[in-house]
Amino acid sequence: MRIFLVQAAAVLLALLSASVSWAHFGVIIPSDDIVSKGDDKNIHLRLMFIHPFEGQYMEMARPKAFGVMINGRKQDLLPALKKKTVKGFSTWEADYRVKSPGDHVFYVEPAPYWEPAEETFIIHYSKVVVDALGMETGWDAEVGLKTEIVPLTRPYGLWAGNVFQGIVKVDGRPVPYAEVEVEYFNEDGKIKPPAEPYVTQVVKADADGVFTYAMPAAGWWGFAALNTADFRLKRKGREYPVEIGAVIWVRTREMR
Ligand SMILES: [Cu+2]
Repeated sequence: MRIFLVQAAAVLLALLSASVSWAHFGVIIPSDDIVSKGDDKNIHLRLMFIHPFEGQYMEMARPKAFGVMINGRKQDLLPALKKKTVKGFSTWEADYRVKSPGDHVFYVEPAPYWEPAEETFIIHYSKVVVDALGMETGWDAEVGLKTEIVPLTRPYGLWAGNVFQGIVKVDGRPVPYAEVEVEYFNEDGKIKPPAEPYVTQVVKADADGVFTYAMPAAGWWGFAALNTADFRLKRKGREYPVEIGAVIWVRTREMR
């Protein structure tokens, strides 16, 4: 009887969650994506694990790695992280002061997130590029994350309507026909989806792992390429699969 009840509850939960989008995104969003000479040199970064379109938060434990890569050199920024609770969930923040010109690739490797509904762990390796002081070099450099989107489109200075193109890589190698989820950071909830499929856009990479998406509005756009890791993680004595996501955030502006 008890087993039956547990099964019935599981089925009910699955039915209820069928209407909920499961597109979680690792988020790393800076206060500015282009730091010009006259601008404030301080960048405020927000790190979250959310459903960007719907504004639903999830718990984000202290990340395993957080840093910035400038001109091929990495700097650990983990000590700068501060916890901030939003809607009852942990998010993280950091301030970074721009000192040198060149593209700043900020990246985060979160701690594995346990997703009970899917019986899987999730790790979204996320990054964002901030251009600084007029030296537009380094945006296409690979950080060397387990999985990573390597931009083919310069990921800043983009208009709404521009396409974004990138290569999906796992262990440094392109992933043919990788699935990429795309979401708009609908921060104030202004955009209402006419139907469920509008929340998360889905594109697939081609045979060379290259994907393309045209961003229809101004704001921040997240691209998450999802794959299954070649390793498993333990929980309470059992091993579970790990979903690894390569995420990149890019900003578009209205042309006027
Ligand atoms: Cu979620």
